[in-house]
Amino acid sequence: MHARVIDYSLLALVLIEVISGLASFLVGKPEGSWLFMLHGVLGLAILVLLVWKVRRVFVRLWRPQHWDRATVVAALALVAVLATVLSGVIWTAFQWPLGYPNGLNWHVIFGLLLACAVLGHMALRFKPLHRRHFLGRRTALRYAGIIATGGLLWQGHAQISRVARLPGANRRFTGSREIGSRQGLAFPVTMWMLDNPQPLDVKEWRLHVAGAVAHPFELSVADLARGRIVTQDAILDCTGGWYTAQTWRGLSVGWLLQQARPLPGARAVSFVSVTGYRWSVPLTEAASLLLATHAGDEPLDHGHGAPLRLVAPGRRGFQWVKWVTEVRVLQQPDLGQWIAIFNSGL
Ligand code: HEM
Ligand SMILES: Nc1nc2c(c(=O)[nH]1)N[C@H]1C(S)=C(S)[C@@H](COP(=O)(O)O)O[C@H]1N2
Ligand SMILES: [Mo]
Repeated sequence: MHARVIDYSLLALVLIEVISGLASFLVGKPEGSWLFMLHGVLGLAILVLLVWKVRRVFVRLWRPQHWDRATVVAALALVAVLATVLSGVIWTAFQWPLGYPNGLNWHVIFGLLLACAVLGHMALRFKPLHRRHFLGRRTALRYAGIIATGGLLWQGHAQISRVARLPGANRRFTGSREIGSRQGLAFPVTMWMLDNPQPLDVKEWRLHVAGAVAHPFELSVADLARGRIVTQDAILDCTGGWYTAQTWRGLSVGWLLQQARPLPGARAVSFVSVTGYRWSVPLTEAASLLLATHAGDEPLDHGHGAPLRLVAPGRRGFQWVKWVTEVRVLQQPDLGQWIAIFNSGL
């Protein structure tokens, strides 16, 4: 393949990987597992292209007399791509290292650094791509071969993990490993960014049900027990690489909405934390959710969102808003939530 085609293919694959990786944070249902598979296959296909690329630039990297300013960024991009692919493979095989940052956290950090390094490298070494560089039947064939090799590597990795009983063989399709399922509050306390509120004063605390409703109202902690209490099995799956299966118990959001009577045109329901952190789901889905007070038979503690935290089955952990103080019915989608989840702790 023409050198230029390899370079642009690497750029395209890295961008697809960063986008599919970040998009995977929104996938919590098994129907979406193909996205993780695609991410793995294309990520491993990058290794094939890298063999060509490194063969070509090896001489230049090896001889300091050939270096220029752009070489530093180029070398950084090479280190970052190897670190990203390796950390991905190591996490999916060994689920290592644990703690914070764990292998998946490192993978995401390397991936974001890689995106910056590749864009910088491209700006410094830009050369245009022309039709004549990639015309021809063989380019299409080689592409098919590269993706197929990525697929074989991915399959091989999965088989070896299974046969050797590596810890990663038991991971969920999201890449997460299981922690403390059905053992009360034995699962980790996790924040998406910087939220860290004081424990809420249960005497002062109120849940406000508001927005586009005919009958806004509020509940105190004592009122909670008079609402419709429901239980639900659901998996809390954090994008930080762990999950826990629990039987959650708490207040039915469907019941709250029945009491509040959404106005015509109501489309979504936003769950707002005392910190300003918030997330919204479509109205019909909201009616099936619950605001939990308990995991198993244990009352939630402050870290896990007491007195009320959202349980949103099939959605990733960052959407399970903790310390909820407001249920707000919306007539428009809430784009501001994408900012609120990042700046709420400041
Ligand atoms: C920066 C954003 C990224 C995020 C959020 C992300 C996320 C993930 C996740 C969740 C997994 C685990 C999937 C599973 O268990 O099957 C994974 C694995 C992997 N990722 Fe990424 N990733 C990112 C960037 C990248 C990039 C840029 C590359 C390639 C250069 C890459 C290559 C891989 C590979 C090779 C695996 C292992 C697949 C396997 O061996 O089964 N990732 N990534
Ligand atoms: N208000 C608020 N709710 C939040 C978060 C946060 O930072 N602030 N973190 C989310 C993330 S990333 C996860 S994985 C779960 C973790 O819940 P846990 O601490 O009970 O395990 O809460 C979610 N709810
Ligand atoms: Mo999370």
